[in-house]
Amino acid sequence: MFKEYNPIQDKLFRIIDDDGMIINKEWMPELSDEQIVNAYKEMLFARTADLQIVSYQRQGRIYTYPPNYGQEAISGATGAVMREDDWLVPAFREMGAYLAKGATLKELFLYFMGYEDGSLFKDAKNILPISVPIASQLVHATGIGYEIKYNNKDQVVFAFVGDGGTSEGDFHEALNFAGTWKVPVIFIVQNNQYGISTPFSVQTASENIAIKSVAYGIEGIMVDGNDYFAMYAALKNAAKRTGEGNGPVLVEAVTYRKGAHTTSDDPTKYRTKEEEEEWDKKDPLKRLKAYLIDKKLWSEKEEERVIPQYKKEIDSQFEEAENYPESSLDDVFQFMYDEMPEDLQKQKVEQEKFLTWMEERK
Ligand SMILES: Cc1ncc(C[n+]2csc(CCOP(=O)(O)OP(=O)(O)O)c2C)c(N)n1
Repeated sequence: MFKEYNPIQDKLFRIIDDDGMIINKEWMPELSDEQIVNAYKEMLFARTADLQIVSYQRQGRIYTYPPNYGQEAISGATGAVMREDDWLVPAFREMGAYLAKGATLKELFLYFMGYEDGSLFKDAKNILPISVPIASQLVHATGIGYEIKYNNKDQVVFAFVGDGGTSEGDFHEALNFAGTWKVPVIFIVQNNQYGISTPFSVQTASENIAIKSVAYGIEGIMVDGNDYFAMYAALKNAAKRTGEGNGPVLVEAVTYRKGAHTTSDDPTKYRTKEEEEEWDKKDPLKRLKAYLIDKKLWSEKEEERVIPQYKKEIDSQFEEAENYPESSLDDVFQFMYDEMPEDLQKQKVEQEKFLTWMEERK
């Protein structure tokens, strides 16, 4: 696969076209009908949750949130390929992968409500917390990969970053070390065409992101990130390859962020309606759904049946998060130092005075 889709040739690995028809039978993964339907349902659940979270944010019930809208096939395929002992090292836009690892929506809600407990992912095995400092998580991923190799374990690390993140020094450090030490890490770059308002055309002079693998002496592949089957096949192959000691793999997942960068952003300021419409044709759910409907494995009726169930489940987990016990103000101050330094003590007093003043104004 990696020879055939050498990123130097700027060739995109696809299995289905924009209408859900198979165009690359040779690489079609061996998945049962049930597995494919489940994959679609998981993506649909993630999309429903994602749209609902934006709506909660607009109602003032949750803080800033980075929508996953349009990128669901990447997390969905990662979730399906990852094994229980494998590691997930997230950025912040891979909801389907967190859920597949065992994180709950409630925990995600808590995270975006500002609770520390939202980073615990209590029942999920081998997952790091969400990482907002761009690309910093890749260095951790390489470190975990080094430990796996050192202790001869049968594990693979799936590490996420965006196209903007590839311009960070941490990206270089992580891939350079990973290549040198041949650690079992798959670096998944979600190239959603924008780093906030910075378009891919000015992010890098490289023809694509996968090509950067050549300089690190590792395998790389550019995949249609809106094609569930292509993502699944590429990740499955990458996991096998890297798990057998052949070094890390760089998977560029070419996609489009259909939503805003976060709920604080307005993409109409920097991209056109025409561009959005072009990418709508490549929507990952639309394509997998067309495939399933063609095979008589799914229907509009079935979709209409499950969406209200999903919404109910999402609302119920959201309400649980809303009823989570409030953190005390002391928490803001007490966890940084063993003994609180003087300036923090002063700030604490000021804050208490401020809150008393607010209370009196009511
Ligand atoms: C080190 C660092 N610099 C800047 C920021 C502010 N910031 C948050 S998201 C973002 C853009 C990230 O773009 P990309 O890596 O393409 O990921 P995407 O948001 O598109 O998923 C920036 C610059 C940050 N969080 N961390």
